[in-house]
Amino acid sequence: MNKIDLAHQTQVKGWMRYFEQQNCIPYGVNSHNKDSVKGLLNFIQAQVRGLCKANHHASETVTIMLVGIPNVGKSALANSLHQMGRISAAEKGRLKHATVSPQPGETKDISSFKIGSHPNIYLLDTPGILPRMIHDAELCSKLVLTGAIRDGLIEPKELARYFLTILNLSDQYKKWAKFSANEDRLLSFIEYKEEGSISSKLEMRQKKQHMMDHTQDLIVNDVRGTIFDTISCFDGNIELEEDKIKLMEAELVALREAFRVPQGLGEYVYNRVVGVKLLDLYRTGRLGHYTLDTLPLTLHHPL
Ligand SMILES: Nc1nc2c(ncn2[C@@H]2O[C@H](COP(=O)(O)OP(=O)(O)OP(=O)(O)O)[C@@H](O)[C@H]2O)c(=O)[nH]1
Ligand SMILES: [Mg+2]
Repeated sequence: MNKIDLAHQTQVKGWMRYFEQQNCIPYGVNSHNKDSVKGLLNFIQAQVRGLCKANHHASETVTIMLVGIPNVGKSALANSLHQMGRISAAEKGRLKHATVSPQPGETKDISSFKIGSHPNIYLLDTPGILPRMIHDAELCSKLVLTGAIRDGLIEPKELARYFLTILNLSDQYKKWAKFSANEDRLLSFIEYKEEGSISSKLEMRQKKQHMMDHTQDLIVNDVRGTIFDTISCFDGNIELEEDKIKLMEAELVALREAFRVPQGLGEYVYNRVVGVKLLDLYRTGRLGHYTLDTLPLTLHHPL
């Protein structure tokens, strides 16, 4: 594990300890990782058995409710625990499946999933919940950034700016020195510009689409390198609001080329396209992992 991942892990551990101090039992899980889900399932089953034993209810059925903000991964977790719990309980019933999607508000009803036997354990997947009103603009930006609130409430450029503020103050970009402007990067761009030599129009369109697909490694690495180069060359003081904005604007302009955004689109479209692509890379974890909330000061001391 490198130094920067370590910094993120430290933040996560800090939050785990914070919840312990609030008398909660925190458990970190990745729903896409079998071992991680198995660990959580064993943990839940042990907790439930312990509770049943303590209350002398050996054969009770226990129901657990999954509650959280939209798009946080409740349905994905319900599916993984159900799949895993069914195997270990040798269940013969139909395998159920909750719809998982990157859009918030996907789950509209409460559904039950069996995740254990002896005692029977049922998990309720529920629709995401949020307060009726959110008055804090920063909190709202965080919720949109993570995808808990549908896009559209905040302009992609504004959201991209917000993300860049977080990124610029973190050490994440230092990890991208290896993607700094180099021959490979320049060659790939020259190749794109000279595509006129490709025989058919269809081939040319396909190549263009491929070159503009921001999820391909080549472009992701260019984006990382561009951010690294822009921050490294910046001679202002990012603690100052004015300079912070200057740096973000410089990054947004430099990223047009990294994302291969065609020229002549106009300022508004440029920013929109760059914003949407940058947010997508952030949300799919390709620009690093960030904890958006800072730990309460009392918990900042080393672990
Ligand atoms: N990397 C990663 N992605 C996850 C994990 N869990 C869920 N996701 C992704 O997060 C997105 C939202 O997952 P859902 O399970 O639909 O979220 P939800 O909380 O049920 O959302 P609502 O039903 O809208 O409240 C999907 O794109 C999932 O693939 C996880 O543990 N790791
Ligand atoms: Mg859901």
